Amino acid sequence: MDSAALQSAESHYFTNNPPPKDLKVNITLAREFITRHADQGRRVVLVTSGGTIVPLETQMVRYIDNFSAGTRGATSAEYFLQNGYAVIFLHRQFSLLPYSRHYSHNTRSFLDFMKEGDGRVVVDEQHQEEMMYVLRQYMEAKRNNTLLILSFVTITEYLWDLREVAKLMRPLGPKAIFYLAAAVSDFFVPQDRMVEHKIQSSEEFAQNAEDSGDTSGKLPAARTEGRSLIIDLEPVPKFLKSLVDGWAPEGMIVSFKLETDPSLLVKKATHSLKNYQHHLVIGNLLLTRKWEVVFVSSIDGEKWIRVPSNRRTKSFSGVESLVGAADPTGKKDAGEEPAIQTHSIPQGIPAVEIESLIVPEVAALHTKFIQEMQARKS
Ligand code: 9Z3
Repeated sequence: MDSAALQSAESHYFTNNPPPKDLKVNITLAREFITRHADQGRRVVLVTSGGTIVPLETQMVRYIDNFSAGTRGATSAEYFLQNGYAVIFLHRQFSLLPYSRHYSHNTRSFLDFMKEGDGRVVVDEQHQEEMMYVLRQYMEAKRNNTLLILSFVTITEYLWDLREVAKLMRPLGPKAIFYLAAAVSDFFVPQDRMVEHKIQSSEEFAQNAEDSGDTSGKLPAARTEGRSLIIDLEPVPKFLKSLVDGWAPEGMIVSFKLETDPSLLVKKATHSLKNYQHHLVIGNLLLTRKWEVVFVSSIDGEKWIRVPSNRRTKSFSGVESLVGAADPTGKKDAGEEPAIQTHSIPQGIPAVEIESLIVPEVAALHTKFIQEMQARKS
């Protein structure tokens, strides 16, 4: 798509799909946050996280969603903070949050970490140390005002927030990173083809296309035909190009590529980098994403990051035999510490979160990126 066509797709999208109600509040908060950190010369990262939903009705009862829990985004946000960044955490409402993620969305309730002592609620002995560590980091981020949390629900809300926050980040120049970990819908129902009311399942109550809301004479994208529900989605314009060329021309842009077929991962990540001309694609497979990722960048080429086998979290329904399957060079054990041959993590050795390996690598590439940009200017 050439740049005129892209601009026209962008303006069509944002004209026809209205902004979220909280956009103004988000802009005000983001502007204040960015200005403060820009003045202090700090690096700022926008981390996007969680899935985006696609509503089928304006008064939304039904929607299409995806699997993302927001682990990648929430965990990465913590490591960016640890690496000295200010973080704008743009996440799907109710997905995982930095710090509190340790005690939410678990099989165990957070109440299981508590007990009663002397008529007061206290954290039980077993969890004191870990919770103290998490709490201290959380408090530090709050005290230093280095974490801004914003949320979206639908694909359109996400795109409005991304565009507006990206534009606000322009004064940061190369000190801005966009770390796009959210699992973004590829297909959606445009506002002008969305029915107002709940789609009826019974033929008796089925609405005619004409009286099902303002679809401007167009066939509603989601409708019943006989006893079937037909959902006719349209592609979401590829806004990564708009981000790279228009919204954030000076920032470092890191996108994620998710695949399920190992034979496609590196090809698709490489293709994405070539197509959008941004700075880094981090490829991951659904079933190994917590144990390995591949960096594809113009600076460093292709580089795998892996958690050593004895340090891999097992609390995820991945498939360990697939580790290395997407690596065409087959060097699946390269860079690993000598592995302790065990199927579970030995007592006392904590699992390594892959984000603790990803984020410092990204930060190092960012340092190179900033130096290059400064050299070009001088
Ligand atoms: C990712 O690939 C993320 O790593 C995951 C993280 C969504 C797999 P969880 O939230 O999962 O920890 O459960 N995100 C990007 C996926 C995406 O939508 N990428 C777009 C694409 O592949 C482009 S930016 O086309």
